[in-house]
Amino acid sequence: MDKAMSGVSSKPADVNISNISIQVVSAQGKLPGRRPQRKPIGKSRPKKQIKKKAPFWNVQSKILLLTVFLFILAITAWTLLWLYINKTESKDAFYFVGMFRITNIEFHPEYRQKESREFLTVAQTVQQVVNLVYTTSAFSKFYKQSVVADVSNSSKGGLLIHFWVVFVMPHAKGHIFCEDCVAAVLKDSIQTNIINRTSVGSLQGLAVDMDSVVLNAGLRSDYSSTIGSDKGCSRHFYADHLSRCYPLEISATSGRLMCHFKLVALVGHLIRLSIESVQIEADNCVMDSLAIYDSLLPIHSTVLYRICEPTRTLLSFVSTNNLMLLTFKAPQIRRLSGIRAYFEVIPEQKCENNVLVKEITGFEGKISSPYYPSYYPPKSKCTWKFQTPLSTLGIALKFHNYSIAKKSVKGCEHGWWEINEHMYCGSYVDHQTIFRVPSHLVHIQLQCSSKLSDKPLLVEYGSYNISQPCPVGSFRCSSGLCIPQAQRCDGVNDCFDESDELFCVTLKPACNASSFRQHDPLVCDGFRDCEDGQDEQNCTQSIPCNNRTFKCGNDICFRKQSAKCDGAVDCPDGSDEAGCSCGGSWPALLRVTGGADTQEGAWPWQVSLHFLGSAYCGASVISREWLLSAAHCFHGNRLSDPTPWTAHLGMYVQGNAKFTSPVKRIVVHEYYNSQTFDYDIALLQLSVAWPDTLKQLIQPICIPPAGQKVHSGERCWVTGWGRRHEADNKGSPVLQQAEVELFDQTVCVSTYGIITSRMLCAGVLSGKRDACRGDSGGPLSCRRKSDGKWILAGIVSWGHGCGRPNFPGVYTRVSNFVPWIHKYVPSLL
Ligand code: 4AZ
Repeated sequence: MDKAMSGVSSKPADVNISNISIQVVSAQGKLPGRRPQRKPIGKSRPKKQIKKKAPFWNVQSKILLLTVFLFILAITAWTLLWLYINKTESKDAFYFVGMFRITNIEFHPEYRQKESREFLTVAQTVQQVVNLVYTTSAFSKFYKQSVVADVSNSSKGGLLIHFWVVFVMPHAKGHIFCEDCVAAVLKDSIQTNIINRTSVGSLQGLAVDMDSVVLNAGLRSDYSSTIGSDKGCSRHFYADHLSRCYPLEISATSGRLMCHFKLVALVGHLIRLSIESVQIEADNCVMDSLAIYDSLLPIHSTVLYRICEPTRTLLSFVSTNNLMLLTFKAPQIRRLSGIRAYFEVIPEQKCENNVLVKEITGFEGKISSPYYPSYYPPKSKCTWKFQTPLSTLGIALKFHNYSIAKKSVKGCEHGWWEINEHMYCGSYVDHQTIFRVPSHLVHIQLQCSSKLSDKPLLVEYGSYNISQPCPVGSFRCSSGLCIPQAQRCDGVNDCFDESDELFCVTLKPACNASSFRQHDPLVCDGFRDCEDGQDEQNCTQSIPCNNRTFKCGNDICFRKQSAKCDGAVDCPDGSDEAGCSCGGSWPALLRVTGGADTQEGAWPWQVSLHFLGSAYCGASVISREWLLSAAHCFHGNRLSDPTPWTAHLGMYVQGNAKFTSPVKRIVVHEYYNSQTFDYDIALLQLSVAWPDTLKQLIQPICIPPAGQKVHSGERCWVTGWGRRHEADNKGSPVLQQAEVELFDQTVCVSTYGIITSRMLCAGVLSGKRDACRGDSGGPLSCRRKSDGKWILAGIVSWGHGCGRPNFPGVYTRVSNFVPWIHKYVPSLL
């Protein structure tokens, strides 16, 4: 409508203007043609008079003025064009960074000096060779130049050349610059001799080891910092002393840091980098990061580790050769940013061990991953040969925060273990596990399966009686741990996997005059509580607060979730009311029992997460700027980047949110296992906190007290915009709800087998009411009887199909993650 109106009003004006302009142009434009006619007129007039009438605006002046004007215009246009071409050229430049080994040239220390004749000669030779390779390839039209950045010595002999290759082309055709294609041109140019079966071939006359060639896409900013044109805070260190620490420190409080630290050690040795602290803006490695490379240039396939969050825990990494590169990037510093670290030169270690185990059963020694306590580098290997003195004794391995399971068809993420010719895959967990090998001769090989360096491993070993794995009087958890029989069912999760709770008989003496309290596991003694509080008699204020209690300003521990938020003030300073405004306690009547559509505003913590503009997962509001969701929603390169995600809050009909915010940060649980869906939990930080004015429509749900047990048979609600039936091909436009029952863990284990203590099951035996695709990450909300508040008992995680009889939905058990949530969202406490 606006467009039509403007068309009508502009027409008459157009006519007028063009009429006028035609007259003016015809008068001036045809001047030269009219000259013969005007001349006589001009001649007949007295000269003075002409000068008086138009002393300046005569025809020549006008022509002159027009010429000057056109000249200025041409210069401006040319300048703009030049600027545009220049800009386009830099925008369309493609940078590739790589390395290869020249085998037949001996290294001289002079190669370390960029100005030396030796360096310049080799650099020029290599550049000419690379020029020839690409100018005779399909990329010749776009090839611009190659630059040798470093020449170093290699433990395999010869020279290791680090270089850049630059191409320029319009963006539209950028897709032909696939990384593999550019690398393939270089590799294919090496002519190897099939007969003598060596990986060394001739690259335009240079003897190059084919296996050493790496070429990856790189960044323009890295290009300028590493070739020396933009020094910034880049440094080059050469370390030739073993057992000496070389400090590396950099910090700034404003501006930007783009630092490249190139570390070179004595050939044949390795570099151990120890990072003491990193101050960095946490942003999932998009802009700010500390990256450690196993080379001298930022070649992404050689990255050993990336740190993208501030840390004060000592972390150390070992290179696989005598080179390492550390890049620290903080393009927009708002508060103190920097690193404190040091590096050492260490000898290469062979990890081959023969271990004779003693006859006494029990753990007697420790083995560890290569270069422990450092992260162990990619491709590193370790072997152990164990022998027990008797054939009745096997080998028991106690893994600290680690677990191994039979290798499935999928690849291993954190370590290949070959144990007596059987393959296992490792994963990190938050407890100990025991693996027993019923053989007195055990051959173990560990190999790093990750592309990056992997977390250090510590394993205790010892012998055990093959016919009786657990000592008499103890109980064997399914994780392999033996726990004293008397510790079962006492409220402490001894087995970690809850296998000790499956057939739980109460072993704790009964309460005297009252029964056990059903809900709210209590404080002080950590055991189930008596209704009359008799068990808490010895529990004094001097006992430090445990994770179910909190300290008031007067140093007294109060039970969380007791009188909190109900109007009664527990702490004189009101500190107990800090997390009060969650899980609004209005009656559940608002929900339509048995119905499918919810009422608008009934689930104010429900969030829809959109990936690249489409609904992808659910989440729950837990504070002004934090959401809780499922880790599997963010698994994979693209999904783990917060940039394409937006959170839609206060929404009923899909797409009509009252509030939307981009996602600033995604924190996936560090133990998330994409094969078993264990630890399927993630926190999301909003870029913009939702405003107070929307508190009627958006409200956080309460996080349960840490370790709170759920009760089978309890009724809770699952909500989301996911598919309404397994066969549907799209989600629901209106927010759906379904009332589901919490299942007994034993029943769920017998259905699915692989149910860990981080999971809980809910559904109805007939099927029908269940979560489905698209609901993942959304809430399983349970109403607490004591105060009517809504508690986030679960997060939609997985299940066999949707609504199938006897296959309940599986949810992440939120009460197991309370300390983890508080680590990132301390304001919730
Ligand atoms: C999913 O793919 C999904 N029936 C979520 C929950 C269930 C199945 C699938 C449970 O997001």
